[in-house]
Amino acid sequence: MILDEAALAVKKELTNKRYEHTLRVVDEATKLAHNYGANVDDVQLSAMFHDYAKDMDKQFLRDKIMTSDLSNDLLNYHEELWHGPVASVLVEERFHIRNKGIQSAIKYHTTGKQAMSVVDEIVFLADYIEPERSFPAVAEVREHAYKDLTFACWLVCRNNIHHLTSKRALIHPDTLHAYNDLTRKLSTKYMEGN
Ligand code: DGI
Ligand code: FE
Ligand code: FE
Repeated sequence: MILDEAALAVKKELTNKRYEHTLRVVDEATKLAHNYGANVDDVQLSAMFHDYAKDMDKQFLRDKIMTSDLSNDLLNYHEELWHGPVASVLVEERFHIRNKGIQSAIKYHTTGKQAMSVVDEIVFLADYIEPERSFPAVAEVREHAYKDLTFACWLVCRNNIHHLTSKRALIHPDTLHAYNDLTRKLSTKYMEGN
């Protein structure tokens, strides 16, 4: 699927505000892809579809989780966590995008996961740092975004977990797996002296 077609399909499903956010994420993710030598086509398509299911009816999302191969355990967590996994299923059903790399980046863009690929990490990070985001600690993440992808993603995980614990919210296991995995990667990196 080419990016222009994808943009049209996505625009139909989203509010204007959410669509504009999506375009900023595509833009940021494209720059990150060039910076880190990632597959630009995969990154762009993943970023374009990352919030495809964000404005869909909660009952529809719930039904999709129950009737697809997605883990029903997702239903024990906040509704905010449903749109990525559902979008990863819908892109295959509706647009025949059957690409593990793209589907993974869409599926895990909110939580992250253990052993993220570069495409996963870029979409995860771009969603957090797109220019209109004003999270309290976003400046620090932006400072590192183009220098150290692992560390920048680690900062996103740390900030997310900090935010969630401060609200006494449940933390999805994938959010914790992402944090732990990146923490291990960073400690290995420092041991090697780079
Ligand atoms: O869809 P966006 O608004 O662009 O951004 P997103 O998909 O990254 O985030 C959706 C929300 O999910 C955001 O407010 C943070 C929240 N979130 C991330 N990880 C977890 C979480 N919420 C809970 N309850 N648990 C998590 O592990
Ligand atoms: Fe999202
Ligand atoms: Fe988003």
